[in-house]
Amino acid sequence: MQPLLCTDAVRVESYVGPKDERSLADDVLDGLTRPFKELPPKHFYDAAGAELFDRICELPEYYPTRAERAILEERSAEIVATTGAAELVELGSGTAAKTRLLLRAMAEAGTLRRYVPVDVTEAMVLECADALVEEFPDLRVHGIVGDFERHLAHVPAPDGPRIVAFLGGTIGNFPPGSRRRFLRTIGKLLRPGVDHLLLGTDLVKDPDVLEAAYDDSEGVTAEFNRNVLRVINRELDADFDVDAFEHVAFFDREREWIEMRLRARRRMDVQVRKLALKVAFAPREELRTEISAKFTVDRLRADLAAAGLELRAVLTDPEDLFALSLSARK
Ligand code: AVJ
Repeated sequence: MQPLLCTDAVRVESYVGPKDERSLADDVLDGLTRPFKELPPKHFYDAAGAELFDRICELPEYYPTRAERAILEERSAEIVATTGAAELVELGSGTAAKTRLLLRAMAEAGTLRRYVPVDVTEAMVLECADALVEEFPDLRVHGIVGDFERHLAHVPAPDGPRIVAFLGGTIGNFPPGSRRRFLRTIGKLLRPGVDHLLLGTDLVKDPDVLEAAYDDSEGVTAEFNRNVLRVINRELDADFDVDAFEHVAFFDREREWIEMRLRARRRMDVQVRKLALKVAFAPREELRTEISAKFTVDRLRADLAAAGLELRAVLTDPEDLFALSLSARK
């Protein structure tokens, strides 16, 4: 592996290449030719999508980011004390905004050694590596530019007691079967008896509160949802009339997840030129763009157990909106 960057304190390796454009092409080809059209949520996040997501996190209706941050502010010291963590591996690290709270607690406990961010956006990994070694003089950063669903095998062997953090509630984007499979894959990064998973999960609550979080009054989430069509237009030379799709978000009370969809306002034929594909939408036909599962502690424990992990602690905010949990490999 030829590292992208290698200094005394920072090493960044990249595993993203031309194949990754393929994954959008494959997902569009599969997803838009199904009887019920569907696209995976990971394609929301180009530069514009990442910016829209940052705006979502600031919305009064979107509580998960604030609630998770509040838990980390209150409990990071305790998390570090109970795990003895020297190393933090973070899946989908982004700007590492919330991570700083954990790194600071590790530095204060005198255990901080290494941070291993895993993120698809190269600039994010490089910039946060730079800023963090500046902020924490003894820290080493081993960054992985890659897709956490495909490149976890490139995470280096542990260097001291490890926390693998998967924050924000992104585990909720996985449907139940693949969720358990992915948790099992994460488990392989953990040594039994030594390492821990720190998992952020949104909790089941009043459907009105949930639905408002995914259908805000300013329409930011609607723009975020429609952004996936702009990504396809640009990357695959498609001609979606983006504004001809209406944002739909609802809580499925049976499955206990939020679903986001895009509903065609009229009949449409869309050309996806790079794939030589024509996609027809009937009036009011819906395209599913995201599921975001909400958890009870019992379901969380069951999912972890099915993946070979044992739930050790659940930390929540004062309003019980969101949970951070610690678990260990069985
Ligand atoms: C980044 C997946 C945790 O599911 O709440 C926010 C994405 N979608 N608003 C979530 C999202 C609509 C978010 N995650």
